[in-house]
Amino acid sequence: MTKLQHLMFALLIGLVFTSCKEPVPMDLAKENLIPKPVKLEATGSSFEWTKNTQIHIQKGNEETKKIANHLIEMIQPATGFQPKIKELKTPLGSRGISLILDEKYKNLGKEGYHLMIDARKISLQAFTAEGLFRGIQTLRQLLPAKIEAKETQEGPWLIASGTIEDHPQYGYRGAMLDVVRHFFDVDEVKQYIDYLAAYKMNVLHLHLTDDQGWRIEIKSWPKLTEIGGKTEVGGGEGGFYTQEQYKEIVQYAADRFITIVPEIDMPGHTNAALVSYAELNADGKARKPYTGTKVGFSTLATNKEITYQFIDDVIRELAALTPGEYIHIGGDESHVTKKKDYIKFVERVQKIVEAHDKKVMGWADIAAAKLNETAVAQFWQTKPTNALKAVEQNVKILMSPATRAYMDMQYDSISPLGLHWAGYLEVDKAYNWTLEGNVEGIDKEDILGIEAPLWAETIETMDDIEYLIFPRLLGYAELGWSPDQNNSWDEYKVRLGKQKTRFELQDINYYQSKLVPWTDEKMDEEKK
Ligand code: TNX
Repeated sequence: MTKLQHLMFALLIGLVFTSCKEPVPMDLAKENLIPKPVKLEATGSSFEWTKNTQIHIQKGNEETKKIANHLIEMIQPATGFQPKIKELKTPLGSRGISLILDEKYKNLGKEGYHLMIDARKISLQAFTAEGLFRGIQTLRQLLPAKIEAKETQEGPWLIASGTIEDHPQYGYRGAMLDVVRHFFDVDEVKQYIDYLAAYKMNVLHLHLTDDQGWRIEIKSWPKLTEIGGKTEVGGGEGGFYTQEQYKEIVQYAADRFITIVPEIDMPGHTNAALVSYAELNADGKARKPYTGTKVGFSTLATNKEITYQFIDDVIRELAALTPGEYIHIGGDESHVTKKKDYIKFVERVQKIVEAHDKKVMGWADIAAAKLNETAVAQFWQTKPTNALKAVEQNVKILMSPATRAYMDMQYDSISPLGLHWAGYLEVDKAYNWTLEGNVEGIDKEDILGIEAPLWAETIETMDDIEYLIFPRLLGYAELGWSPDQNNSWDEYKVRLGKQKTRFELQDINYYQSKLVPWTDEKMDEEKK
């Protein structure tokens, strides 16, 4: 052999050797996925994501390309890899990672996905791009915890092999953020959206107006934000979103397959509007700004025509900014509105919302009025009287029972943040319930889904938000997604405890509940 032939031979051997490298044995069933997938089968081997791994998509499929880009964005900081996206006619079966849309998975619904991992390839398939997006969240959790690091880490980047078939139990899985009691800016809301997306949630309800502030620009009623936007609890400067900024939030959420449900709370919880426009008050006198935390003292003038012109303008402008089907009209705690006026008011506002081609969502208090069957009543109170009235009207229920799902409740009596009017809410109590078993008379077919509200009387920063939502949020995501037979606190708390390293690498200020066995995930070794 010549020298060159020798070299070629050595190269060939090297190539054969690297491509035949034995896969590291791993057990997919030992991964700590939240929410827990519907079906999982482990095959005992693993796939290694290397700097040469490519992502394959179907030729010309722009939707899938976006998902591929999300995936790249997700793995880039920690791996330092720059995966190429390759468009193929039939990507299925090719080495590397393929993201594929296929009618075949229609039975898994629009959020379902099928994930197949072996030593050579990963194929993620779904009926829609939304399903692929949910699926890449699973991939994120299957990668080693160090994937969450903001700086480049050493590999190997191993993913356990097997098959996952997954789809949600409920189509509505969300959280609420109160941006009124304390204002949170666009970047903070985007961060909150990222947290929801990571656990496959699909709705963000924004509580945009209340006694202490008005947070969304309404061009036909500019004083709402010029005056009403400048206050918040405790006397801070408040703030508001211009319509342009709001669109940016809606788009950011939509890119993550999250729908924004905007709330204009009325006829109570309206002091900020009543400060801004004297004519909205029954006595025609503007109210004083309010920066305390009491509820139930304000009401729009339900018997004045101008009130309905105002609402029509607000809903029209908001509907134009809202791709989702719902507008939330609040309706809670209208203690100073006469009952008969409240009922007339809700029925009229319902017509206004529908005239702008949206459906009504409201706190279950609105079930005192005659609702259309397309409306949704959000159950929150400690007693289900209002929610049951909604069920009688064939109105669907969104489950947010304060005793279980209010993320602003203190964990215990020494929690530095939060309230406790609905009791303390430790991580086990927040998880250990089911949507359909919560209230007698509210059955599975009456329930639209789950939403965990975060009221902001006591919180001012992203750190504060994180302390209250982590780790309870993960439990709500699982209650909405995974079938009930998957839910056992004793098993869940172990999976939750294994999130420690991930939270810490993301600098998440989580509550380290003593009930959770927090454990570091150092290396992949542990999972073999
Ligand atoms: C009750 S829940 C309210 C809110 C408060 C919250 C504090 C609901 C529909 N109304 O105005 O912020 O309690 O937990």
